[in-house]
Amino acid sequence: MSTRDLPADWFKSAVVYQIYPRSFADSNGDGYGDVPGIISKLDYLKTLGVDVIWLSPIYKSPQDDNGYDISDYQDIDPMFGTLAQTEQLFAEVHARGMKIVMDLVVNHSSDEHEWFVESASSKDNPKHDWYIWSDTADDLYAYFGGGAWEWVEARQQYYFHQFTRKQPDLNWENDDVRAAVYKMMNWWLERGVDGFRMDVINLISKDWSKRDQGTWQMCQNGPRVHEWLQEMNREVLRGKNLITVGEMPGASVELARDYTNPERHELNMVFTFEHMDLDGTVGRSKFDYSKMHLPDLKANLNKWQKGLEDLGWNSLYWNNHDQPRILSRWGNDGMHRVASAKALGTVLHLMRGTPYIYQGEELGMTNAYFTELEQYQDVESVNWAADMVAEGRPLDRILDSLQVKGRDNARTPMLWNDSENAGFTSGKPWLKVNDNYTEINAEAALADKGSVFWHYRDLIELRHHHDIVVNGTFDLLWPEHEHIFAYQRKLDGKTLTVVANFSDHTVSLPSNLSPGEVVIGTATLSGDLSPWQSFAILS
Ligand code: ISL
Repeated sequence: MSTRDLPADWFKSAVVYQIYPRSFADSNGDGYGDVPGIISKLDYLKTLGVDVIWLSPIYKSPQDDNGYDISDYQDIDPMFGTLAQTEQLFAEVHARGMKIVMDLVVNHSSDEHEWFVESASSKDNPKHDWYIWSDTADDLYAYFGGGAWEWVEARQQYYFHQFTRKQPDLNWENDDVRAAVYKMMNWWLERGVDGFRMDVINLISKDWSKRDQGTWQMCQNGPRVHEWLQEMNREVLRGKNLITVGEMPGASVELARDYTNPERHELNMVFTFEHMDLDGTVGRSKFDYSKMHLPDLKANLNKWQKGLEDLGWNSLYWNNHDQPRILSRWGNDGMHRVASAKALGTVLHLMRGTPYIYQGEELGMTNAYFTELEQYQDVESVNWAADMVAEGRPLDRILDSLQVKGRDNARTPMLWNDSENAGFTSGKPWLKVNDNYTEINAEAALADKGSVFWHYRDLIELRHHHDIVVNGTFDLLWPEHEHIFAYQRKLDGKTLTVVANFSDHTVSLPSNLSPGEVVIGTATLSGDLSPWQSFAILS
């Protein structure tokens, strides 16, 4: 079924599954996941019950930032397969009644994209203005280390990049750039794509009057971003009932309301970051982490739930390819691994918004706990570690930060079974397979009705079958409680009460709960909750 035939707000009752292709399933033994590998696992995703699959980038790329540096938007990198195989993937996804979302990375391209090669070749070539060029470089910084300006001999000028030097920012002020992006998006839609996840899309409009405040202030939510999203909507998205999500670091509730207000015709939903930043340290690198305080997490999620209750829509996520594994982060990846995975899943999936599951989350996968710097591959981690070594920070402290916050924690290969390399590849995996694969893997999870996998399947079913999960109001219970995360949803005289003990200890319920139908978990109406116990009651 095409998305055109669906109700306009179908994305509200959908659950999205994110695949990080290089780590999902390798069909040819080269150690990297690929498109045929994904095809071979679609029945697994169907069993899980997800509606939409989002693919992290598989386009042609030098892989400086694992594909978020694209050198050809309309071709597939050979490490992942071919365009024909990708079209087959779309068909196979659709044949199973699921939808497919592609990653759209257009704040920047690769420096090896022909647009950039041409732009860099001379000051008077036809694409001379497709990137951001300057005769001088100031001290603006790049997010993955170093400065934001890079010298090009042929032009005798610098180009601007927010991310690595191999990710030059496109000049969205140029009409031809925007037209080329829209044309490319339409080309993918013609091939059957059902929507886009838009990488750092709120960083495309730069406000040069703010350059004294730094790269971040200058680029986030800039003056023309709404205008351009509306233009993109007119040129590409409108009337097709697609699913669109904008990744938006720095978006406030107020801005998110604008980005997702249906009457403004921009996007369906945003990915916000505030809750993910609660274990950081203000003004410092994310690697200088702190402890997350549960009342702060609840207060933040409550603010977003309330702020978008009457207007707009949000995404719900604990994990993606940029975040450490939630179990190791805010759960317990040791003796309470399964219970804490279920508790985290329960509170997330029963909130208002579209839930995203990142590959392996449904198995309760854990952080990698690499013990050597050389095991890390991610450009952000590698660059940060090099800076810290240069500053003289002790190695054990650097490794500790990477173990807790490094992006490679999410990127270790998917655990399929207990055979060598967890069934991910018959070759040498590009990133070390987590040692706990004999215990944690999809085959074992499918065979165990008490597994995290089946719990996630039940949560997805609840969203599909209960309108209250999709459209109910949201009210936090016991906001100041240090250990219990609980809330109520209400719709049409019904109440869904969701309760979870976010601690390794037994905790008493602050007050009695009303009986009702226990729709997930094992309920306790009064008395004690066991460590990481979670449930929902419909009354
Ligand atoms: O991972 C982060 C740094 O710790 C995030 O701040 C990340 O840079 C931000 O979420 C933007 O992410 C997206 O764009 C990046 C890419 O590296 C990420 O993988 C992608 O999700 C540049 O394309």
